[in-house]
Amino acid sequence: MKISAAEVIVTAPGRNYVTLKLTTDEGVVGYGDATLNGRELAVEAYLREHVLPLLAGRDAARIGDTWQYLYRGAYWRRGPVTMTAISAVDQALWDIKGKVAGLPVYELLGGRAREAVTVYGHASGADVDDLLADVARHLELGYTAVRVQAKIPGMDSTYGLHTGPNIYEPASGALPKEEVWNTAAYLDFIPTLMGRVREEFGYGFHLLHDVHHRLTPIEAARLGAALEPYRMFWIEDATPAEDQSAFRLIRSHTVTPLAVGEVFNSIWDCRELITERLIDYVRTSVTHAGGISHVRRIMDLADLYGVRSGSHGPGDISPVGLAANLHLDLAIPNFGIQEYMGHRDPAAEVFDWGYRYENGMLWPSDRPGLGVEFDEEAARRFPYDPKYLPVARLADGAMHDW
Ligand code: GCO
Ligand code: MG
Repeated sequence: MKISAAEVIVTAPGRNYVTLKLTTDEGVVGYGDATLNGRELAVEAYLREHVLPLLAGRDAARIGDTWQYLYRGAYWRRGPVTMTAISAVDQALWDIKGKVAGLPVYELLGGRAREAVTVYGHASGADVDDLLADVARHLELGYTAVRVQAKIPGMDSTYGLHTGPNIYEPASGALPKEEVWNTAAYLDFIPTLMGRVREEFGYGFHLLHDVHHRLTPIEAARLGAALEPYRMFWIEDATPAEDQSAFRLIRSHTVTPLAVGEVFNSIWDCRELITERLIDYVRTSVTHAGGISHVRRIMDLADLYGVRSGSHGPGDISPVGLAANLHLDLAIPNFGIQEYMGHRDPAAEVFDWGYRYENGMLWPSDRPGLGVEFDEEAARRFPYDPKYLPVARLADGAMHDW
């Protein structure tokens, strides 16, 4: 069966999503997520101009060979744009393979290793009381793992707060919003915040926190040590993720578990982190790190070293990408946890995602392939809506990591 048509569709039902559609000469359609927040059209153009012309006539069954062709064949390797594009092709080909076999993709990956996928939800608040109410709401909804972010006293804006009904969306505006960052205020507040959460709700659920790349290694080490009494499930992205050796320093000072990887796009970004056991969870997502095929390789390497998965799953990954991640989560032995924050309205007018949330878990659909339907006519009603992620500066005006 050959690939006979390929198309990229950019649509913004609630936020921007980039979707690849591949069709075979026998009329089987596969979808892949190619959404890269704030850089959507770069991936769209890379696919349209440099990838789709190479796909016509290729055997749709040869997922691995097509992956290698796109990766090695570009000569210029890796990078978020290229790897997100390859990822979309990989997902669409797995979708086709599942539909041809009449099986959900997780069956092709070895079958269920667990009944469903444990997820963590996002609690946030404009102050401590507001946050505590949101944690309570998550626990009532059945979440067994909750990420906690709250507005830092003395700072005008803080990463990770819900701005609208329940779903955090950092991209906004025709130009990047500028935020001012204050490390001292942050480091003073976070241990107090986690203490309040444990005091109020106890230790019977997993508590997570995203530092979002803001600290130096020694600051991150100090935060990890200060949080030890609160038995965090993890602290995420404690330092900018490209410096793998930074984690050696953090690790030598704290037993708070460490997670990193949402900005990684290949196995080379996390090789030392895994093989030197510098982290506990690798958070690469199927959408941004070369698809199911490549993330499976990362997870296999991680399994050898006792590192588990904790895949990125914010609102800026489309339902197709999240579904692809869920199939992998269900099948791998070293699954840890999956991030989940739902999809903004009116995404359901365009995507029928099939998976469902129940009791702190996501249950992937058992439809053939990835199990996500895409309504192209509805997609056309929501044209691309340019948005940027914010940037961060220190009080003296110097650029910082957002
Ligand atoms: C997370 C992430 C997101 C990112 C967003 C950027 O842990 O979910 O840090 O909130 O900021 O995906 O596009
Ligand atoms: Mg994060």
